[in-house]
Amino acid sequence: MTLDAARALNKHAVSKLVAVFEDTRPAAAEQRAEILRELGPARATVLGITGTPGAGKSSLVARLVPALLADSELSVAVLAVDPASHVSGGALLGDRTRTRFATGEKRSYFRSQSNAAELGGLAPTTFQVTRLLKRLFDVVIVETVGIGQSELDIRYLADHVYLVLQPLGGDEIQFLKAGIIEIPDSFVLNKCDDPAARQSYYQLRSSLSLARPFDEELPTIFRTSARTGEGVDELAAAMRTIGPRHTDDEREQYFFTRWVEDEWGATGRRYVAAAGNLLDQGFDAAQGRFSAGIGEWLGKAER
Ligand SMILES: Nc1nc2c(ncn2[C@@H]2O[C@H](COP(=O)(O)OP(=O)(O)O)[C@@H](O)[C@H]2O)c(=O)[nH]1
Ligand SMILES: [Mg+2]
Repeated sequence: MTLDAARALNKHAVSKLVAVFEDTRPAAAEQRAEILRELGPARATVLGITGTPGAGKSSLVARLVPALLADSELSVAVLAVDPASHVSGGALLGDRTRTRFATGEKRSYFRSQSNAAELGGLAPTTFQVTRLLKRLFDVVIVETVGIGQSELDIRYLADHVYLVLQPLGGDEIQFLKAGIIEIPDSFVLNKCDDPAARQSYYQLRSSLSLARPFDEELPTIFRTSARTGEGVDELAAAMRTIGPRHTDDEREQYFFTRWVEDEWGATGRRYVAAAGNLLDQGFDAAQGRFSAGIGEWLGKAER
């Protein structure tokens, strides 16, 4: 019942399934495997939208969704991961984005997650929820503040990562800070209604050619204004052409390893090496097999 309703993109039904993919209790794993089996193969393109708080990611996404839906049959899900350090603000922004989406548009869905544990990164269940949404929607947009390890996470999660920047009016070093310039596939200079945007655009371009001297072609810099809508259609058009970057197997391998490291660190890695391929009975069984096996393995190791 729920599955059919979710297939028809009934928002309540989709949310009920999302809850199963956010459930960290061991029993939920089997339920997830069954849901995924029923739904069949994933089809969505996953787009990562990263950038510092305030750059205009949520405002831009609120513009991009109708632009992606226009003149198409596409359906679009948005998963917004709010930074833990902005809990109240993050929740408020989420609510604001949600109301922008609550227009009864059947082909769109919005969900926010709090990443309480991981500063700036993906929430622990972000990957799980994308496994579901990719089977229900054509496009899944993941909005996150991408810093540190999470930059690599979003690269694995998404087929294309867009870094949203705002005009700084300052020096170009800011664009190079913390190596953020290495990860994104494309750049979006937002708030182009701001007169400072023009200069920032040229600074970003020269920063990019300095930071990536060996790239044959510099990544695209889209210029948008979420306020006026300028450049949004061009960005949406480019998004429609994105193809897959990783296979689901590669993604599962990466996020399983990340989970092992989060839970058990180097010990977990050693156990995985000793246990062989824990993923060969599927991703949903792997965490349970890991948890069931590592205790005994540690006991043996002590003897
Ligand atoms: N002038 C201008 N302001 C914008 C634009 N996009 C977003 N903002 C404003 O920037 C602030 C942060 O926007 P928000 O979408 O919440 O940013 P996020 O934290 O990156 O998701 C809000 O006050 C927005 O109204 C834009 O294109 N032009
Ligand atoms: Mg936001």
